Amino acid sequence: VTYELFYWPTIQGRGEFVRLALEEAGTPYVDVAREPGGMKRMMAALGGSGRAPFAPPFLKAGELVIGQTAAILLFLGQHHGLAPLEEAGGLWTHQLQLTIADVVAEVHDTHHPVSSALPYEDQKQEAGRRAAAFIDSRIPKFFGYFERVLGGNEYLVENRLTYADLSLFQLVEGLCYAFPRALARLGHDYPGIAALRGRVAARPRIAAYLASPRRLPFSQEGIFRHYRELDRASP
Ligand SMILES: N[C@@H](CCC(=O)N[C@@H](CS)C(=O)NCC(=O)O)C(=O)O
Repeated sequence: VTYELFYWPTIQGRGEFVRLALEEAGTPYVDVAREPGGMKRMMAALGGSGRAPFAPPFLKAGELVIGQTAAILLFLGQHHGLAPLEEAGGLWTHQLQLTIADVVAEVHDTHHPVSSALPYEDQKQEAGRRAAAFIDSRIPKFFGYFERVLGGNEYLVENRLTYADLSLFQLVEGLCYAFPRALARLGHDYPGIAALRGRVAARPRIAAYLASPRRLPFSQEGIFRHYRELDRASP
């Protein structure tokens, strides 16, 4: 089966966590909304009644339609050797992914703390306070957690690559784009996470993907945005 990924065509966003897993799996997929007529198909699927996903990304695998990034990765992990098959290991990987999703939601709120429907310029003041708190207390708490989970190992789960490692890589890439000053001491403060980032980037399929036109650049439209005024050195 050739998977169909439905996600906004011009940004990495949450779809990127799925793209990375599909690329590492080396399985054929179509990034539907980037194809002619694809946006129309995506919007029609979202507007459908009954079992339609709420928002992109969603994945079509034959008859199956899966929404929610972490659920899509749970599925891909099981089918492509990107997570342990046994229950405890599978759920442990899933809970790591949900924790990464929590961070992603907080990153979004650094530039849109009041409403996604309002432009950044209308919530700059709140964004300033939110971003400062995120840098000062949330990054250290989340990164400290993942560093402890790594515990000196090469990968998060059973010391072999899972989709959670691909997602942690993407989280670090995004945060380095959005908050370069805050992340300046990443290697010093979180050597395990920094090493994992390099290890994932060097995997042949990921390296080929990152160098390809399929990898969209970070931008001011995605979840990870760089506003100079929101970035500051970490404490
Ligand atoms: N929890 C969902 C969030 C999905 C989501 O927020 N998608 C964004 C794009 S990254 C969207 O298009 N949201 C539309 C909306 O919330 O109205 C996930 O992790 O997949």
